[in-house]
Amino acid sequence: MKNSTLTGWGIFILFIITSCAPKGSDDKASPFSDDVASKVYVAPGQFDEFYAFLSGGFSGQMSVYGLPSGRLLKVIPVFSLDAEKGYGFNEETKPLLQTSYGFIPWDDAHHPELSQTDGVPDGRWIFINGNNTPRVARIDLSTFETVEIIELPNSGGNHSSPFTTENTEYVVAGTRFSVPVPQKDVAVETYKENFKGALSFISCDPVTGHMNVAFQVLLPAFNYDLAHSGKGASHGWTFFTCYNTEEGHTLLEANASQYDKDFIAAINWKKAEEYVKQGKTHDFPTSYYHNVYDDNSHMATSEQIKSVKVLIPDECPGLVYFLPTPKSPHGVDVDPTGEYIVGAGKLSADMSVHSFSKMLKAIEDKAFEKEIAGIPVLNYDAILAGVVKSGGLGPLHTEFDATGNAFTTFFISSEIVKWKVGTWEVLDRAPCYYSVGHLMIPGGDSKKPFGKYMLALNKITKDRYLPTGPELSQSAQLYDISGDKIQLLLDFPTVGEPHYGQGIPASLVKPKSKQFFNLADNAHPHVTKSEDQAKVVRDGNVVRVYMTTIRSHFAPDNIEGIQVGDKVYFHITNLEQDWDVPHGFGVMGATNAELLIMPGQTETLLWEPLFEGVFPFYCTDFCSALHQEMQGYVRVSKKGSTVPLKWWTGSSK
Ligand code: K7E
Ligand code: CUA
Repeated sequence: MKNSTLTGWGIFILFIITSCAPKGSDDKASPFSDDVASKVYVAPGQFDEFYAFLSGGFSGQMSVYGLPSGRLLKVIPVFSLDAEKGYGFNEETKPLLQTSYGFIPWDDAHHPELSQTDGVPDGRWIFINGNNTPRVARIDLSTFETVEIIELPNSGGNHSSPFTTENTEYVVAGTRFSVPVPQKDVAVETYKENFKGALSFISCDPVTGHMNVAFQVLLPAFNYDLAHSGKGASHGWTFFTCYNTEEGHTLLEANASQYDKDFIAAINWKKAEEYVKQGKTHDFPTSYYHNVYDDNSHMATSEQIKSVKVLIPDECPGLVYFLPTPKSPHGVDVDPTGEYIVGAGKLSADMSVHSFSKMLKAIEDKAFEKEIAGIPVLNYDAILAGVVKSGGLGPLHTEFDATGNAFTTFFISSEIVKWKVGTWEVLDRAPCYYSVGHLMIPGGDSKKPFGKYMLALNKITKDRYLPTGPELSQSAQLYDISGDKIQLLLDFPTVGEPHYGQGIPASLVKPKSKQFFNLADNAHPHVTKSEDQAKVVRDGNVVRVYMTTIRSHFAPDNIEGIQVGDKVYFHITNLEQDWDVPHGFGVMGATNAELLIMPGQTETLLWEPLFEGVFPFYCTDFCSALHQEMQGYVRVSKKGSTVPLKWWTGSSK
């Protein structure tokens, strides 16, 4: 949302930044008091209380921080190549980045979302969307590694994603850009007749987590922006914001801002399941990839899927309703009870809150304003619970605490407003530095918020950090929300642009954290389980090196008989069975990244030597006192040479 907003509101922002810079919300909130420092101080050797997972935006990755310290714990590669970990460079992870467009080394990742059980984050998995080439990834929180990526058919930009239902029955994914469905070569001017917006419901296996596009719902050619699923009473429904209900296809900053109200689309997914069972779906031909990484074979595999089940609302009464919501709504957030659905109209000052029970009543009473493509538009007044008169400008996103309060970000006025759910009364406000997008409260979009802290995820940092040339860091700001007043505690820079985040008590994740992979369980097709099984095998011009690592040598560490034009696969197994002892592997002149092999794991580097000579390889991770000795040589001879294939460690074989 960064670019479009900036062009439209640039002047406004400048005004706001200069006008609200150094004000705190009150004296107590002064970030300079000792009290504040002690609240974020995590003594050396101590652990943080919460994990925070922040999206990397255009970095394509997800980063993990400790709260309250703001310590960066890990950057998890998801959609983008990561040479540090060999992600997308080694043969094992390449299939994760396969799509129907081929190998794609990047995406734009906006929304991390933790898996839930009974509406509460359970610390098993975290999902994140790829916005550009529509995908959803699943990260396993025992390894903090990406283990699955599924592509979304019939979609053009996967933004309202991957918000989960109460028991992670589904993660949802709505298309930001409507596109021709199925894709075809048509004039852009035929937008209204040929374009559609697909909302996807991705089922998630309760044991393995494996994802599957269970069904899609085909809606009018609006832009579907954000989503949240119901909880408690509203469990069984998912709510998607739409803007551009004008169905413009050019100069959207004006053309998609004509109407007074756009919609929140309420999807009754339990009803959808019934229609799927009754065979009301259409099988649409398509092509999309489903890529799964297996922790025993240490390999990812790709499957291409050729059709998808689609529901058409016109044929499925009761499946979809439109909730009129002022003015190009961005975020849609459901309070912990599931009764209130907050729509943040980003071009309005006030926020409309819908009531779920009133919505059901309006459906029963047929309180409809009109129908669009067979979808009833509910009467705005009939479903309205209340309006938050915030005094802020440009509301985007809302999260909740455990005591009935809501917190909403305001992009244009750079602040977070605290208000009471049910009375809609504004209780407090705190400035953000600057241009806040999402916010995150641990469990803040779940049934039982953990509360205590709030993170503001800011787009612009200007004068907050030492300058680093034209590109400045994006930023998170940590607030204490345990008292009546919001108190600013800490700024810390982020990796990429943190659109959304999720937070969870460390106690729900830490005990499950894997320390190493069991070598006995290693089912990699090219594993080497002990040094005496190390070998080099030639098959035509393909050479496979079955290599092991253990402190502090490779086996083999001398190899001869490789020829220019060979494809050399180094299949390296790390024999260590201890925590925090990866070995690395780099070879001179390889047009590839290093390998970083976890204990018990096998990874593969492909090297295609171009020249004759003798080339060193070495361990890239400082693994022991004799790490600098962890090295070897490969001799490369000319094509067709009679130098025999030989390998050894220590004495010549
Ligand atoms: Cu508001 Cu992509 Cu969720 Cu950015 S989005 S802020
Ligand atoms: Cu192994 Cu350094």
